Amino acid sequence: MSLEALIFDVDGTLANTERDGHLVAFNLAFKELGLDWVWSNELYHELLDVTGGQLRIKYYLKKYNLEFTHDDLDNFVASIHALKTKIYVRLMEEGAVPLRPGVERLFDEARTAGLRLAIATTTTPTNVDALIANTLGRDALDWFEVIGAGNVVPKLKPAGDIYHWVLEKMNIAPKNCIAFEDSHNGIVSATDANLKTLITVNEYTQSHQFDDAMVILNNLGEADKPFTMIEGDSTNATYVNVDYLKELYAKYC
Ligand code: XBP
Ligand code: MG
Repeated sequence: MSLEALIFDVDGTLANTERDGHLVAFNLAFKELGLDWVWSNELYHELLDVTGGQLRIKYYLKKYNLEFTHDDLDNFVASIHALKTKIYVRLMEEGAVPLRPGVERLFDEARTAGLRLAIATTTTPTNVDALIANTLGRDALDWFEVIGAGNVVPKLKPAGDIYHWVLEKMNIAPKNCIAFEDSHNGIVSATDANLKTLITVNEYTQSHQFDDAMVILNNLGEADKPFTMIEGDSTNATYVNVDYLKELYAKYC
């Protein structure tokens, strides 16, 4: 048994795309469509309980904007979401959201070590392409053997479907992989697929429950910028590299 693959969530894990990308794009789309809806950072924090942009809009209407009605809500929400995706891609092209500390380095080190890489996210595929291409270059899309994005499975996270789908496409057993997540919904999804998970929290998820995490960190860290361990066994590692992943793997997988 050995560590063969790393599977990454996207939003909140690779980059702070929720706050600096999705939230901004939602609000710009509402404005462009003449809607007077404005999502604050605080409200968005709550709305993030629901994964998937279209479901999130519907959740908002049901919980916070009951007076709004529309004859064809499904299509209306789909059209708002299509515009939001267009705006999100533009934001990525403008370089609005950098990768989180250690992400690019870990991709490089993992590839050098021959580990297989994949993505399991509930966001729209175009958004993943835009983030990767505009932070790492278009060629970097080929670093990922499988990119599983929201629309390939009927049920989004916290359901485990997307991780099951990615594992099946990779033809790999969960015991040979480590997943990287930032949220409660994310780890529930990964755990459903029997994956062990490393968590890096962000401002939206630092108070989440992560019962099954191998370790909870503030970020992946860099050689000159150590991570802060929020929960986990003590280690000599100060940033997440392949050696540290092997150490975690030996202990938990
Ligand atoms: C991300 C999501 C997505 C994004 C918005 O989850 O839940 O809904 O917030 O993207 P993950 P869309 O961290 O698992 O990637 O609007 O394209 O759904
Ligand atoms: Mg996430």
